[in-house]
Amino acid sequence: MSDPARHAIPGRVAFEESPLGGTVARLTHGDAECLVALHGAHVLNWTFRGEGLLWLSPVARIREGKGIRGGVPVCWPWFADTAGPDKPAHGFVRTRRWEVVRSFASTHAVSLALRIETTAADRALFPHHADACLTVTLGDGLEMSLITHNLGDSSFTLTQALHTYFRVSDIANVSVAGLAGIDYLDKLEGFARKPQSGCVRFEGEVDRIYVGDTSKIELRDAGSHRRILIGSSGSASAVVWNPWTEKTARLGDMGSPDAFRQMVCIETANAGDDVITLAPGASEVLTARYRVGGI
Ligand code: TA6
Repeated sequence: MSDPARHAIPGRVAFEESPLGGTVARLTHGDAECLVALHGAHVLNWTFRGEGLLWLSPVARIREGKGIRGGVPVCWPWFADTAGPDKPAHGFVRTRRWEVVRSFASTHAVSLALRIETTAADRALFPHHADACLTVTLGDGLEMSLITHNLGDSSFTLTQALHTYFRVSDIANVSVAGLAGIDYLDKLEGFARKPQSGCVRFEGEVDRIYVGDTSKIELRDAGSHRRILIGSSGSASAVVWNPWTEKTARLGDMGSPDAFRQMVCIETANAGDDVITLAPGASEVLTARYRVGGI
């Protein structure tokens, strides 16, 4: 693994050892900053004018072979347990170190690209040859693009997600717009298909895969007077999740019994009915774009 420091750009891209236990890249652009762990190519936080916009568990740690609770886990090359209950949930690249392959800075933005390639040792998990490259761009918002290349000689199906944990003032103050009229698969009721009417609000556990035009979603937090505009491309599904009390207790790494009140996941995905088939030599791009707005 090459030394990431050669991709440092003074004042824009710096590499440092995180107190969470691994190497992170600090991207800086004007009033915005973003921390990206090389472990899992995991965006740990995104701040704008000193405000943290992503939620990270207070007990989150960077440990080989383990995921990080919060920020933006990269779920690849499958979402949830799509590959079967005997395989790691959300794929196997969020628990491994990725390699830094590129950095860039201009007056408009700063970006970092990280890459991971499947190995022969992965064949039992994933009998194909592919790589994934995540480009994180910090400009007048935060953009993440996950590019998959099929490097092998057989097609494979891909499901994936940028599993973003947004920080909110309190889940009672939160509504999610932009999904009205779109069907969702309700994981809490055997993935029953249901129509969404109006905004999504939270009065208990929510775990839904919205399938359709999910390219313009708006997270509204009346408590912080903030909106996050969530755009996407290469995606026809979005996951909305809040674990609420019981699942928070079962997860055990959220940091406190009521931690669910300060977060909501809105995930740009290819999940549910939205499955990608990638032919040999083909590539696919999943992009999420976030902008901060006021209410
Ligand atoms: O994206 C929602 C979800 O699939 C939930 O069902 C829950 O399992 C969440 O992901 C977290 O999964 P993780 O494997 O990170 O604990």
